Amino acid sequence: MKHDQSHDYFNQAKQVIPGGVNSPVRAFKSVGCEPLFIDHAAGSRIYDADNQSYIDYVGSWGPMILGHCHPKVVEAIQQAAAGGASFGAPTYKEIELANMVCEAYPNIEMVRMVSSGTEATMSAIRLARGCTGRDKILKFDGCYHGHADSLLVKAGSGAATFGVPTSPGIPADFAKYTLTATYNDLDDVKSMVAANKDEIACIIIEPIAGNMGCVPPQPGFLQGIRELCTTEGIILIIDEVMTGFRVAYGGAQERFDVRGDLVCLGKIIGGGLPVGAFGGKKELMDQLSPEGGVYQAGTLSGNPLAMSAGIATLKLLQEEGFYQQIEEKSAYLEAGLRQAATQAGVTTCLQRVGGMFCTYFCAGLVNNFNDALGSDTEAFGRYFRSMLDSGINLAPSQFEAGFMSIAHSKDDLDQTIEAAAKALAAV
Ligand code: KE4
Repeated sequence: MKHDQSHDYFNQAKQVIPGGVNSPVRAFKSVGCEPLFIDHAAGSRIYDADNQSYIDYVGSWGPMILGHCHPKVVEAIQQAAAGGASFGAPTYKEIELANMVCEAYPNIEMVRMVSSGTEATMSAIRLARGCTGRDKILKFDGCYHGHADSLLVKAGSGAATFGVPTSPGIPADFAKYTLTATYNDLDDVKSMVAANKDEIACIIIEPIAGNMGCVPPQPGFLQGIRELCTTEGIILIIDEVMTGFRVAYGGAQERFDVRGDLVCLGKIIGGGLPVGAFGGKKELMDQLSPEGGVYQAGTLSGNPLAMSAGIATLKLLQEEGFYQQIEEKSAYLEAGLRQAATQAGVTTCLQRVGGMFCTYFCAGLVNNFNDALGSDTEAFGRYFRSMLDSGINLAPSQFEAGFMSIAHSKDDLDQTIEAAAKALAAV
């Protein structure tokens, strides 16, 4: 594949945009090549500035579960745009999407829309602190909840990709309120809670850790945290920005039968437009301004175009058999990738929950961040570059998940498996 135009755009971009990108992981730094600049997308494919097509497993980092440019989503956005891009005033569309979210997540009695996953988690944490009067929060090594100051402490995703587990610019005095525990280690959580008795406002967790690859919760882990939070008066924030409407219509909470006091959503509920959301029990949400004293706001929160895209998307996800199809496509791909690795004699660990997955270059299993850090990221880089050259767009980091869409055809999956066999033979 040639990348002359992407290369030229990247050089231009670096003159005016830090690192040439508006989000670090897009720079492809950890996979040893320059980023693609995308011209357009359709269905399961993206088309780069050199008009080369790729079967896409990034899907804008999760939102594009319908594939790109689903006609009903495009139509909804176009119709909304014709009526006005933004009003800074409430609209019925916000009620419609809020009702859809509350219907899908029984523990969400009220929900507030924001414009990103970071805003959702940042706001949920402020609400938890405001409701409890406690300052400390507990998160998990390798989990990423956006780039709010209190969360860039041993974060996963981009920060882990750059091997910078804590970011400059976070006052030490601030970071000290963020405790970190090991994912899938309930005893570690219990000891942290015991050592900070009555001081922890919330535990925030990815119910499936998708920012250190794809790490499922071990049996009993989420339930144990739920019980601990209930006993200790700690607010459990379940961050479903990635998993919400991804691994089931009711997200990981439906899949694993665990319910947070507050839930964060994003990605899919915007259908590709900027949306985040946080919600939960009415008694908590009522403490948000203007009803309560916990302040939170946003110029474009509940934007009519984003609401319209989200409503159109969720309606399509409700169609009979949607998640069964995602499961079948994902299981087929998993089986093919496993076979390709075996035939190539390459040790990989493929982990998957529904339509999100990751291939680690290590023996596995990967149960926490330290396990993930044991993966051969150089080998992943070689694999990534070979797959890209074969027209397969994977997440450009070992510490990210890949995503299936309903638009991926069997032919797409067979092409992917064939490309993997070639890549693994040379990795
Ligand atoms: P945003 O602020 O990027 O919309 O959402 C932050 C966030 C919160 N919670 C979870 C579980 C998330 O996965 C994310 C963002 N995910 C990454 C990809 N793993 C976004 C990609 C990027 O940073 O460019």
